[in-house]
Amino acid sequence: RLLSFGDSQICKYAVVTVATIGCGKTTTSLALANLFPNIIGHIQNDNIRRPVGNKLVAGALEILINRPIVILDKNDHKFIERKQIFDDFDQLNEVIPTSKLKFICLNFLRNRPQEDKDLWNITRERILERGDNHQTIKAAGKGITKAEKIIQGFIKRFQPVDPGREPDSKFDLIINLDVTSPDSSYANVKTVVDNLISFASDLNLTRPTEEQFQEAFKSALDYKPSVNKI
Ligand code: IDP
Repeated sequence: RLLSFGDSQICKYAVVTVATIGCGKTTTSLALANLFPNIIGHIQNDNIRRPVGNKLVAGALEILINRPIVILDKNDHKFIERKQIFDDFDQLNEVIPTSKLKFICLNFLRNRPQEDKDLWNITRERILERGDNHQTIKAAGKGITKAEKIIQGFIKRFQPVDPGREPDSKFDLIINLDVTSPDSSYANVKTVVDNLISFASDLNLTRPTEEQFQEAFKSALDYKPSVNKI
């Protein structure tokens, strides 16, 4: 089914992740795209060569031509990065009426991650486990300390989502997720789906069955990036 902008019922949804490394952004995004392949597209900052300027948003807008939802998979761990996303949409979007473009935040970290020992342990463990299966962060063998430093840097700089101020006040919906256990992503996928079903009611999404959730999640966990930047 073609979704045209002439159809006044249809909105477009830009889903923006806010997290640090290893919170499960890519796993969650892939599972969501697996569940709704014709509805949800996914663009990963890590797959963009030299991810400078507005390439992420430009790619997201391209996906929105054929699908109503796009997930922009990037840490966006500081206010300035979130502001950049909104600014790039303002600048590049010439097609979608502003009133039809909704911004949804996937808020992986609600509290101060600097004081969250579990977050450090869980994400560190996941990244070491992932080894070299990443575009830029290689954690196998002697690279371990370097990977740890990168994770720590993101946690140290993290600025929590604050809906009371710009840019975060521009989100139409903030979905709070948890990274409180090594297997947190499965529950996060379900939380996002339930929120999309009620918030994006114009899309009439059907809730997947438990088997469908499990299958989509399993293949998301098996993901190996095809882009290698090191
Ligand atoms: P990120 O995109 O936020 O950096 P991911 O790449 O999604 O994080 O996850 C980091 C690693 O942790 C990956 O190897 C992924 O397979 C694994 N992982 C993420 N969430 C889960 C989970 O809920 N259960 C088991 N492994 C997970």
